[in-house]
Amino acid sequence: MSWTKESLQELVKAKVADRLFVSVSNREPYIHTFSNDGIRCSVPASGLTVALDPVMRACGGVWVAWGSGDADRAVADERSRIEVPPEAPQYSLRRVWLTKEEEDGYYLGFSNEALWPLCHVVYARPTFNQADWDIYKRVNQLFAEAVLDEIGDREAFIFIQDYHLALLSRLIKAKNPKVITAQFWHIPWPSAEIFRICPWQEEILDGLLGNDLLGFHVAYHCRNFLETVDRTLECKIDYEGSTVSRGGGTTLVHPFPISVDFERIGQDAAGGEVIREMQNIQRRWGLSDKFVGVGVDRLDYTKGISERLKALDKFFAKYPEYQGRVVFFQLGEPSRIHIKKYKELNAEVDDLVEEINWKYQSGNWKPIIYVREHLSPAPLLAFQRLADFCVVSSLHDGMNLVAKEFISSSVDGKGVLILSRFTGAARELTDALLINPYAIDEFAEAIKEAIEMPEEEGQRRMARLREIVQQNNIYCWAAGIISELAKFEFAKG
Ligand code: ADQ
Repeated sequence: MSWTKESLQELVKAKVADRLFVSVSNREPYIHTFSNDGIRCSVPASGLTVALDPVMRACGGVWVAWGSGDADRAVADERSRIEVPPEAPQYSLRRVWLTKEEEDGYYLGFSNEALWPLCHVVYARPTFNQADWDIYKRVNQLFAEAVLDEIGDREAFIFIQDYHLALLSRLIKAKNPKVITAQFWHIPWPSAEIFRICPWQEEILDGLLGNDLLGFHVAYHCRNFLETVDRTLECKIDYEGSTVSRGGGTTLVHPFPISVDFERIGQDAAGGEVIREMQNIQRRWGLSDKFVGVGVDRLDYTKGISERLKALDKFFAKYPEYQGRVVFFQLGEPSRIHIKKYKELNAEVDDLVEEINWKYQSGNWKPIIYVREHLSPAPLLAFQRLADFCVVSSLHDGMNLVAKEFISSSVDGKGVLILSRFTGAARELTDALLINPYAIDEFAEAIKEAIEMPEEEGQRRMARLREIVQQNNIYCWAAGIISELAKFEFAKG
């Protein structure tokens, strides 16, 4: 039996019972923005929201997050709260307000110019800036105050998300020990050798060890974390039980591979809107006699987009018989555009697309069609359904949800997934064509293999991949964490 939204809701009701359930993340689940037709509420396309929204709906708790929409303040009450989902409220969203300086130092600076490159081993040098670190600490304190204000003197389960809030659990527990906290780290944890260059490594590790439960996507990241702690802090580590004990507290470190809502994606992908989009796309780009490839990414230097384009270049050069017969859609959502490395990446991708198209295009045909925008779910699913192959070529990735979304959308069992070995997803999705994205020749061969794969083999591989994602879906992820969390006992008094 696989987990469903309903069975997860039952679990939450049984385990969380009358305790308050608080989730905390940098990104909020509902964003309000001003538009020409007044205030608009949108749901950011993020696996995190999909995972946590049903949990929050089931237990009616509070979600604390940065209020980043320009109309967020206008709709929040005097305690910075709003009931969501707006059409049928089931839980509260408590917004934390950040100044421009705090956004720069905490979000762009320490989170995304220090921790992000530090944890992804892609040879992008992290920037450790004392001022950013000071602001990161201050913002973690702001989040802690908002959480403490929400809890009051109630017993609460607190579920913290990601690398933006590494210090949060300790800060909360210093003021209110009657809480149980879990934190999920959505990006990889590097080896101790890599992590030790962080000037504040002790504080970060100590902050994370404030949690009762600490989750990573895969066992390998858990092991890296334990070894980093072992080399850095005075503590007792039980490798067998995967726990760290320090200063009277114990943290269980456990893998929980995140996933997607397999059933919902499948239903949407089979729906009329997606089918109409597929027809539109096919007509617009003249795809009826073409092999179609797709890449879907936040435009980030960890996703291996340049390597993918170079592999396509190599493929067309080595196998000219495919010129005019293969179209690759690169769908890219701009991200963190105020950071220099991201600006450089955007320019590099533009140049490569332009160069490759110039080299091979003829008549109406271009090898690469680059759509640099945030797409709504229907066109995104339509591209994925049309694709004969999908390329996920991350240089390093905690999990990678695109791979699982592609599999879930393959309702007709068609399509080959080319997947980087350096994603967390590669540990589960072994029926994909696994590649090393740095090895451009081998990568180009995998593109050829995907296109030429006999239909029967493609269907067989996809069927196995679908079974895995259906079983290990997003509700399974959330249920695993909540079940572990509920085993801890609240402090007395
Ligand atoms: P991300 O690095 O953001 O997540 P990923 O898991 O691939 O990476 O999720 C990206 C999401 O954005 C997907 O849901 C995808 O569909 C969506 N997306 C990408 N391009 C888009 C576009 N052009 N338009 C609309 N939507 C688009 C981090 C970690 C990952 C981990 C997740 C969840 O880096 O390793 O899998 O968190 O834990």
